[in-house]
Parts: sequence; structure tokens; C-alpha cells
Amino acid sequence: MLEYLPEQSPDGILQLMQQLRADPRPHTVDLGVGVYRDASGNTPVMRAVRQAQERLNSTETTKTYTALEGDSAFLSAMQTLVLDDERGAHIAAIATPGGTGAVRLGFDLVRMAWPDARVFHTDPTWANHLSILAYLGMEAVPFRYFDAASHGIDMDGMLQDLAQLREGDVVLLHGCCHNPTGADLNATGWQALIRAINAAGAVPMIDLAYLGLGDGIDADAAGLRAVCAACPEVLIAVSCSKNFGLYRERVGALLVQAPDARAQRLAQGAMTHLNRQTYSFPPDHGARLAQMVLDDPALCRDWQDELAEMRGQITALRGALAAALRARSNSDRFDFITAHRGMFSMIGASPAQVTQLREDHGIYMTRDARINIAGLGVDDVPHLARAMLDVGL
Ligand code: PLP
Ligand code: TYF
Repeated sequence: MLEYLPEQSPDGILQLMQQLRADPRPHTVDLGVGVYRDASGNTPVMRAVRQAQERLNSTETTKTYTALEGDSAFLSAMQTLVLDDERGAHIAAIATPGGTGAVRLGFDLVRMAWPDARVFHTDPTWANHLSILAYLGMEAVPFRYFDAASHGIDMDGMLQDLAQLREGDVVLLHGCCHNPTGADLNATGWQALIRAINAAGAVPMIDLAYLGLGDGIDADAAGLRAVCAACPEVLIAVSCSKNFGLYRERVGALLVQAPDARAQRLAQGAMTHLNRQTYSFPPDHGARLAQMVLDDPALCRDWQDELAEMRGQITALRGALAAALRARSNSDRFDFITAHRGMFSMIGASPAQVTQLREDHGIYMTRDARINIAGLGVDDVPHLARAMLDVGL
């Protein structure tokens, strides 16, 4: 039977990493995969996470199964972190393996509830959103979002395209730190989006993979909290990979806001069922570490401090790169880099320029010219600025 399997196209981001590892040049710059790196190029275990891990090691008495929906203390901690509200909203929640698990099961839930739902997504969006939707046989509809000329958001185009929404369609949004563009909605943009969604009776689904890496936890969550205040039903796919540095532990959660107690019960039942059908119990070790950090005031403060340091380093690199480009180009046409948020910016290079940056300058980025700002060492900034102008940007 195996010979009947279709060939799969590889993940472009991970393929790029392999290509970089095979590059014999002594100095290369890895701006590919979205992983935070500190000034010495290291992706650290965060201090509070390490402490929680030591505490867990010495106090853990069992590894027996948790619950199908995941550990309840973890789910409460996620809900408090993300929503921070006292509205008594009806929230159903499951722990998932990473944010990707939450995205996947979120789509599954939509399909169970409303088989004809179309998923409207920003153009562009994270490639895995599209491959998961294709795998599930769900219809993906792009809507205009990124304006290549201004490197900001095409509000008029976005609202025109969202006028096509029908009841039961889903609008997939990035909570903050848009991947791949770096362009986020402002408060006015979120309100316009909410009006378009509610006018159609559509359902927002928010992918939240970079909470705290833009402007801070509350600022980064403001858009999605406004959505939750205004829309009866909301799906939120949370990842703890980047903001807790827990990448390989696979920590995430799917939070679903329901309009009433009955819908909450149905959603909780379906979500628990999806965990059971997919892998039974979600992984617990990393989730417990995140929960211990969030529930211990001292650890939580230290985590927030370290997260602020990470965010500060990204902001500083954005400022340094924009300044270097401003000086070299004698123009402000690269200032958009400081307006973007999170790890990524799309710098507008053509595929040919992306190739030239790699071949002539050893600078690796994805084909869509997305750079991971956190991949830059301080010494790489002038090199990148020079190379960008050299290839004609
Ligand atoms: N969504 C987006 C937009 C991402 O960039 C990522 C990646 O890191 C994820 C979801 C999920 O990541 P993970 O499954 O590693 O938690
Ligand atoms: O976009 C990124 O680089 C991150 C990390 O299949 C990632 O989201 C990349 C590829 C992938 C899963 C995660």
C-alpha cells in the first residue's frame, strides 16, 4: 500500500534550516525559523521555567494520567493570562500539544459544528494554517491584509474582502506579532474588523503564538480581548512555545468562548472528545511548568521581566537595523521595520533578491522575504543593511 502514498512537499522554513546547516561558509546569518535568540545566539531556557522545573523534579509524586482536557490549573492559568477578565464568560478549554495542536483542533471543532464553514485568513498567513486547512479539506479564503507598498495594513482592501463573509464562516486572525509580515492591527482596525465579523454572523478564531513579544502582555492581548467583549463566539489557539521558551515541550491550549452555558457544555464536550480521538491525554510536563510559573508570584514576576528583556532586545534590533538602513540609503523608506511588532518583518525583497542575499551574503530568510529579527546578532546589523542595499532594495 505504501507506494500509493502521495509525495509531500517539505516545510519551506525547516528546509531552509537544513540548507543553512550545509552551508560551509564561516559566517552565515540565520533569519529563518521563528525562534528567539539572545545576543550570543542562544535560545535560553527561561530562568523561571528552570526554577519551576527544579521544583517539579523534587516534588512530583506521580506521572499518572491527568484528564482528557488537560490539567485544570493549567487551563485556568491560560485563561487568566490571555483573557484577564471578570465577565464570567462561558469558556471551554483544552490543553493541546503546542499552538499548532490548538490550531488543528480548533479547525476540527469548526468543521464538526458547521461543515460548510469557510476560513477567511490574512493574505499572507503562516504556511501551516493553509496546509492544515487543505489537509482537513476545509475551504480557505484569503483576504487582503498586508499592503506591500506601505508595509502596513490595507484596511480598505481588508474590509472590502470581509464583506463576502457569510454566517458561520470563520475569520482566522493573529492575536499580535503577525507571522510573516510583522504588521499588526491598531485599536481602530480591530473595531472595524469586529463590526465586519458581527455584521455577517461570522466567528473569529485568533492564533496567539507571540503574546508578550510585541508591546507587552496586556497591550498584545488588547485586540483579542476587544473581540471577546464584542463577539458571542470566539476561538483562541494559544502557544507557550515562544513566550515561555518551551518550544520542544509542546505547550498550548484551545480556549473557546461560548455565548451561554449550554453552548459552553457542548463545546467542552466536543473539545475533550477531539483530544481523546487524536491522542487521548495532552502532554503535561511543559504545561505544568507554565502553570507553576504563572501561579507563583515571584516566578511570574521574573518570567515577565525576562520576557520584557527579550522584547526589549527585539525592539532594539529593529531600531538599530532601521537606523543603519536610514544612514546608508539616505532615506526613511525602511522605517517600517520599527513599526512592525514581534519577531518578523517582511522586507519586500523579490525571490531573486532573497536568493542573492543568501548566495552573495550568507543571509538566510524565507522565500517571502520574512526576516526573524531575533536571529540578528548586533554585529550582523551593518552586514544586513549593506546587503539589502547591495541587492537593490
Ligand atoms: N501560529 C503561528 C502564527 C506561529 O508562528 C506558530 C509558531 O511558532 C504557532 C502557531 C505554533 O507554534 P507551536 O506549535 O510551536 O506552539
Ligand atoms: O514560522 C515560524 O518560523 C515558526 C516556527 O512547521 C515553525 O512558527 C516553523 C515551521 C513549522 C512549525 C513552526
